[in-house]
Amino acid sequence: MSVSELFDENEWMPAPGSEAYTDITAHVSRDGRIARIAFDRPEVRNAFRPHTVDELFRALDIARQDARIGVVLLTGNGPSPKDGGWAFCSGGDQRIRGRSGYQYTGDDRDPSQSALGRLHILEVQRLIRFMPKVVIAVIPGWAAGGGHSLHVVCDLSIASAEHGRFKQTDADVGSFDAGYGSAYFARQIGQKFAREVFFLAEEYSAQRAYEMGAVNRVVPHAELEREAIAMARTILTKSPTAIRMLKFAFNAVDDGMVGQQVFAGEATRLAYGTDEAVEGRDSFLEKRDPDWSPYPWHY
Ligand code: S0N
Repeated sequence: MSVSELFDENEWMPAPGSEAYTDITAHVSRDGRIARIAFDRPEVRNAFRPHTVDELFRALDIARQDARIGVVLLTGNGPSPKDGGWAFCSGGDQRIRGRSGYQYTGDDRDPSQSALGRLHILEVQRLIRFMPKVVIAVIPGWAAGGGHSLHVVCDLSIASAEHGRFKQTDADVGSFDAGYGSAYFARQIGQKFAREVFFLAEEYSAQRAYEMGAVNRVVPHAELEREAIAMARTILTKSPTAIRMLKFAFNAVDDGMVGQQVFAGEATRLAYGTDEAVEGRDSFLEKRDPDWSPYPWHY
């Protein structure tokens, strides 16, 4: 059985280790260059529990470390077997929210951790933010609460015209993403719209989200994944170094010293490739003074 009605089996093969996942699915395109990672709890609008977040982090990190992969599609499988509803993600599973975060429950319970609440979806947000690949939110239905925040932190968003729905429910349920989910969202669409989305917690169609500047493209539902793959394939025609440096440049202005660190790390990696840096290393290893004479003070 297909993992989702929008899933094209001709495009994908299972990602390494994905057989073990229960709450997500993970696939790699047949040429190995695109990852498709999907929430797989459609009966609860793809809400995440701690175990879901553990799997999501693992799958994203595997994609991050695969040097062939340049683009990650993050989506939600569907429709719901209960009522046919579609979702990208509806945020934290409210049934297992405790006083110190979300609890491990049932078959995913780790006895050593079961009493500890988690809010480690923020670690996933940072992984998406700092991975040197383009992450596209592919939104077939609801993006609500922490699911809304996840689409905000993705580099690009593409939504289903018919079923794409946006709602920031945090303040309805006594919750607040005071980081990327809100403050960075305001950078994206402006303070007035962002405050409206959070303070009123109304429902927005994909078209309205597009008009506010919250999503890049709205496409017919049946075309959603095909269009997302086409976007990914266009990105894959570009220079990986240029895309990486651009992503970190876009981030740096909002990420403070950490943004500078990430951008500077990539600059250092580029510098290592120069003869000048090689001379610095070799002079140390050969116990001699470096000869910088071939390298000009650029102006
Ligand atoms: C998504 C909504 C709007 C969809 O409405 P719709 O289509 O009418 O469907 P429903 O009948 O409501 O739902 C179908 C079934 O799915 C269950 N369900 C839906 N969402 C959840 C959920 N989040 N948790 C548990 N179950 C869920 C419904 O209960 C229903 O089940 P049955 O059939 O058994 O009745 C609508 O469903 C909705 O509003 N959902 C809740 C959205 C929400 O409030 N999410 C939580 C927000 N908070 C977070 O996500 C916290 C995590 C986070 O990212 C964070 C991180 C750091 C700091 C702060 C935060 C933060 O945001 O708090």
